[in-house]
Order: sequence, then C-alpha cells, then structure tokens
Amino acid sequence: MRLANNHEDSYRHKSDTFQIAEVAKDQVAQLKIAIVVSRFNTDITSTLYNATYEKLIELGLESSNINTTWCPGAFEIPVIAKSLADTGKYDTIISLGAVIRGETWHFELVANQCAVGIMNAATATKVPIIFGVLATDNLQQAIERSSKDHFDTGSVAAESAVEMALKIKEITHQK
Ligand code: INI
Repeated sequence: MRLANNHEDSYRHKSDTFQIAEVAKDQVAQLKIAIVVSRFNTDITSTLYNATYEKLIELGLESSNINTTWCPGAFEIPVIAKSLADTGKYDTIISLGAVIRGETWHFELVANQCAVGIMNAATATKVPIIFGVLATDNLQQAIERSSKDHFDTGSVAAESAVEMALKIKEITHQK
C-alpha cells in the first residue's frame, strides 16, 4: 500500500491521491465499514455521504459490507458511532456531519462535543472513527468543503477509513 500523504500544508491536494497496492485489494474487499451521517444541514451531509459511499465502492468495498445509519444532528453522532463500534462488526466507522456557525453558542457546543465524543468512542473501542464532520463559519465554506470540486471531505473520509482499517489489521495481525 502506498499512501502519498506528506502534506506541505494542512490541505490534501488533488494530486495527493490514496492508492492501494494490488496485494491490499482483496483485503479491502473483506472490510466492513459503517457510516453514521447526520440529517442537520442535509444538503451538505447528503453530498458528503454520496461522495463517501462512491469512494468506498471505488476502493473495492462490497456494498453489502457498508452499513449506513442516519441520525438527527452532529450532537447525536458519537453515541451512534460508539454503539456501532461496540458491536465489533466493523473495521472502521465513518462519521459525517455539518455544523455551521450561527449567532449563539450552540455551534461551539455541538461541534466540540461531537469531536470529543467521537475521539472518546474511538479510543475506548480501538475502532477508528473517521472525522468527516465539517465545522464551518458559513454555508459557503460547508459547500466548498463537501464539494467534489473542492475539498471533497466525503472522499477523503472514505480513503482515511480504508487506510485506518488496513493499518489496524496490520498492527493487530488480524488479516
Ligand atoms: N446539528 C448539526 O449537525 N449541525 C448544526 O449546525 C447544528 N446547529 O447549528 O444547531 C446542529 N444542531 C442540532 C444538534 O446536533 C442536535 O441534533 C440537537 O440539539 C438535538 O439533540
């Protein structure tokens, strides 16, 4: 497996593509991945979801090995992600959401607790939980971060999920 991910800046460049060696492709076909996606700001989260799903299929996942759970908002993502991780059925969980800044504190509370909850669930279960939850100042930024022509966060989340699933298997020698 070759991963070109030495960034000169904090953004993933278009040319910085994820590649899986032939030898890893049959391993990818065995992976089981769960996606938890929130409905709040659903235009954005649906875009993230479609990109994630398409990229997983492109990378070699079987559609029958992809489980999708929708939830109300980003605040609810951690409990769903933890519940999915606790089943022991999935190699990686992908979380997708969109938190857009408003005029109150609500943004901070939802965005921060979502991030902390996801990290706590991942470290507690040792199942990687990919953080595909956008936290942006406005709708335009969320559109750019989710769009396939810009940051394409959904595809990046899918690539990160496959990379992490293979890596954890390698570390724990469970091929
Ligand atoms: N949920 C989001 O996913 N994004 C948001 O931008 C957002 N804002 O701004 O309020 C949001 N709120 C809902 C929250 O996630 C919970 O679903 C709700 O509070 C019920 O627990």
